[in-house]
Amino acid sequence: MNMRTRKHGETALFGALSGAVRSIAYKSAAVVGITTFASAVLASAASAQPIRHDAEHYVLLHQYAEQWAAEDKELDRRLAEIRERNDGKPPNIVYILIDDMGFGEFGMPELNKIRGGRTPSLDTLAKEGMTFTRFYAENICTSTRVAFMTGRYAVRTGMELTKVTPPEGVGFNDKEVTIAELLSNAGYTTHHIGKWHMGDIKEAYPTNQGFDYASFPMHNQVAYSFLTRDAELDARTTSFTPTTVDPDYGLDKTFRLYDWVTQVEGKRGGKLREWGIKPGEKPDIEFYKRVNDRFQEQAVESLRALASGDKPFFLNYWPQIPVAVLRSTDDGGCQTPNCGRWANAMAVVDGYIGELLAEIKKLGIENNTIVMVMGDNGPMKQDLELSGYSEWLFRGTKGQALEGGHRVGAFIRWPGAIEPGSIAGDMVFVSDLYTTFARIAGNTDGIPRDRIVDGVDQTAILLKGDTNGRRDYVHLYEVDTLKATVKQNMKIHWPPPGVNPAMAEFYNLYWDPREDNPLKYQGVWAGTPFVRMRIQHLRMKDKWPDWQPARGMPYEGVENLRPETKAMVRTWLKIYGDARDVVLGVEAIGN
Ligand SMILES: [Ca+2]
Repeated sequence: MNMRTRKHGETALFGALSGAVRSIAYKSAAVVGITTFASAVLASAASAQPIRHDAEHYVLLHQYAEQWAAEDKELDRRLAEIRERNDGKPPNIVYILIDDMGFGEFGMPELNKIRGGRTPSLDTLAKEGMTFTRFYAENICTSTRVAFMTGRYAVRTGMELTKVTPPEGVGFNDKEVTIAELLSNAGYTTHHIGKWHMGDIKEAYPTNQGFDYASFPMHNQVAYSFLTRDAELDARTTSFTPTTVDPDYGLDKTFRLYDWVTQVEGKRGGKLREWGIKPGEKPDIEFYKRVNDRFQEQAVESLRALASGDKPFFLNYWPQIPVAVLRSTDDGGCQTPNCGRWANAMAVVDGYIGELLAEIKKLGIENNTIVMVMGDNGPMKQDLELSGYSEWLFRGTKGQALEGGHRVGAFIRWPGAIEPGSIAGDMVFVSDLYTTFARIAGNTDGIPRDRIVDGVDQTAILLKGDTNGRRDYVHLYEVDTLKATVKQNMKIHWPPPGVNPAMAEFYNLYWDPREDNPLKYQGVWAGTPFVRMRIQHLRMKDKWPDWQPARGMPYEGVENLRPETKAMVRTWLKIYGDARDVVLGVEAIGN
């Protein structure tokens, strides 16, 4: 449903190009020709119809398709050997996604020393596995989570906007084929614990997107940690809770809505139950801490239950902290020499991860379990002065198409397959995990062929190490606008309409990883190939346009809605259900 498509403003782009650049770019584009060639090569190498990639990947296939097809046979042999060593079972996958943790913030002892951070569990994981030095996430929570779940840039799914204020009535479209569905169809048992942040409507729930069991907050953690009286007293938010609303002039009683659903759990396709809150109770920072500790307990409980079964499993654990910006979270004293709020909370998350790693060992499943830990985007700029973090190796933060917004710490351990202590400098994009995990689980054929899948299979990096990557570019979006493109060590920041891309800001990321000093004359050679990349990317979007997210009734299928929540939803429906034009107005400004 809701498969309405939209245009992306390519006309404006074309208008911005100079005649000279445009004519070269058009001549070089040849999207159709490249696609046809690569498809033919791949079709002869594989029985299934090839995955439909983004345009730029076909440029590489044009050069490497035969080499990679030969290498794939070797990789398949390695994967088969690994399975044989483990009673024919593909590996379990434990994927831990940490909120707002950019590159260098954890898992690197030398950098921790510089910043006074402490993440001993992650340091150990890194030592036992592989560290990625060039891992790109999207630059904000929802987008990265969607790109992992679908293997696609979030903008293609219509889920590129981060929703924080409940209720939403919007979410992940059930037409998306998630990594949980791919793994489930490959025989995996699938659990999701923690932050979800992809919608509050029925079809967006993890239990309707491929997970056998899930426990998750209906909205994101802003609802617990920013929209509280504690946060107002701490001057983090203002004029939200009822005590701070002007009783005389605050005419619109629906401007702020309260009493949303907090956290729920349920099984595949079934009803959800809200847990941890009683009617009349208002979340505060203590509530938030209790919920986070409970998510951790549930992750450990899930691990035990999953390990006791015969099937391989996928445990998707997305902690809500370190996002917690209140002083009242600091009552445990300094967890780190840094003692910033997020550095302290990160030490708590590191303890959570340490507990899971110890449990994996205790359960005797260490050798056939992939553990991956990574951040979802760079740090939150608004809180840099209090968090204990800062922009350092890279400029920019969450929400920005700068390296600081997109480059995240990422570590993966797979005993007997990934070399301990290895470092991969290859470019990896978060959507590549979708394609790679699907392959490792034996379900590449399940990846949908009727849409563009941006994920590139990076199994070769895991099994053969550094310099075996199959990606050398990434497009960086801010919401639905393509803001920058990286190719190899070069990066362009796309200028606004009306400015010739040849005059854009170019950076050599090896010389200037902080993107501080745009290069002066790079447009003379880099302008044309970058513009060609952009045109090809957007032309493919004309043929396979971005989707819209699904829309529906918030909280459908939650069987124990509190009375106050029901009343709030009735109000919401009255406004946004009866007055459809108002809803459309809200959509138009992107709320
Ligand atoms: Ca985030």
